[in-house]
Parts: sequence; structure tokens; C-alpha cells
Amino acid sequence: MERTLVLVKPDGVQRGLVGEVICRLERRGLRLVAAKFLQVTQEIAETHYAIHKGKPFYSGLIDYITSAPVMAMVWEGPNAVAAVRQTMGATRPTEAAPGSLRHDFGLEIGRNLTHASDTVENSEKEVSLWFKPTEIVEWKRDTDRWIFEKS
Ligand code: IDP
Ligand code: MG
Repeated sequence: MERTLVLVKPDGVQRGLVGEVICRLERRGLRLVAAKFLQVTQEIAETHYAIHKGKPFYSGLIDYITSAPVMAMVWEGPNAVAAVRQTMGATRPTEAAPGSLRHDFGLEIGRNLTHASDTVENSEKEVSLWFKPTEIVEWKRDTDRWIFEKS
């Protein structure tokens, strides 16, 4: 079972889209295992986006992610990394598939509402950056066997 880190970024929070993001991930069948609402520190922002350091959009990206609170979550399920990236849509909202969050609610790459881990390896690193092991809730849903082929 994969886990993936999801952030509703400051624009998503300010626009009242936290519920919409949760609704879409729940409806997809993914299982929420951790959540917290927080103001992102410079330190977490820089670690999270270390891979983008040196790119032209880096300082704007750090300002964006630290500009207001975010909703951080961990979602779990088979192929959770790919499934969540698909639900979010392509990074550039004008290239995101119709029906995806970034298509349905976004216009600009610098205000694209959400973050989702891009690989299983990065999801493990990101989950441990944002959450302590004690903040992850291991649980089973009564519906798991109707959503997961092997639960
Ligand atoms: P991702 O969020 O879809 O994984 P990444 O390429 O990892 O996309 O970029 C991280 C974030 O940096 C994007 O979600 C977006 O907010 C921002 N970003 C990426 N490229 C640009 C750009 O060209 N201009 C402004 N912001 C960008
Ligand atoms: Mg990325």
C-alpha cells in the first residue's frame, strides 16, 4: 500500500478548497491517515522544495508556500502516488486534464492549488518531513474490501 503527501497550498486554503480536495480524494477511494493545518516555516519550505533550488521560480515558490497556512495530509491506497497526481492534474493548469483539480480550479502554474508527491521514493521522504510517525493513524475502513482488491 502506497502513501503520498498532499498539500492544499495557500491559494487552495484561501479559496475555501480544502473540503473540495478532501472530497475528491475520499471519493476516489483513498484513505486519509494524517492531517494537519499549519503555517509553513521557511525551513520546511526550503527542504520540501530543495530540488527546485536555483530555478528561476524558486524564490517565488518559497514565498507562495509560506504566504498563508496550508493543509498537509497523508493519503494511502494502492497506487496512491499516481492516483493522487492524476486527481490533481498536470503542474500547469492549462495542461491539466479536464476534471482534474488544477484544471477545474486553476489558471496559473504559480497558483496551482495543491502539491502531491511525484514518486514513491519522494513520498516517503516528504511524509517524514511533514509528519512524525506518531501523527500517522493506522486504521482500516469497513469499505476497504470494496475499494482495495487486496486490503
Ligand atoms: P508539481 O507540484 O506538479 O510536482 P514541480 O515541477 O515539482 O510540480 O514544481 C513545484 C511547484 O513549483 C509547482 O507545483 C508550482 O507551484 C511551482 N512551479 C513550477 N514551475 C513553475 C514555473 O515555471 N513558474 C512558477 N511556478 C512554478
Ligand atoms: Mg513536484
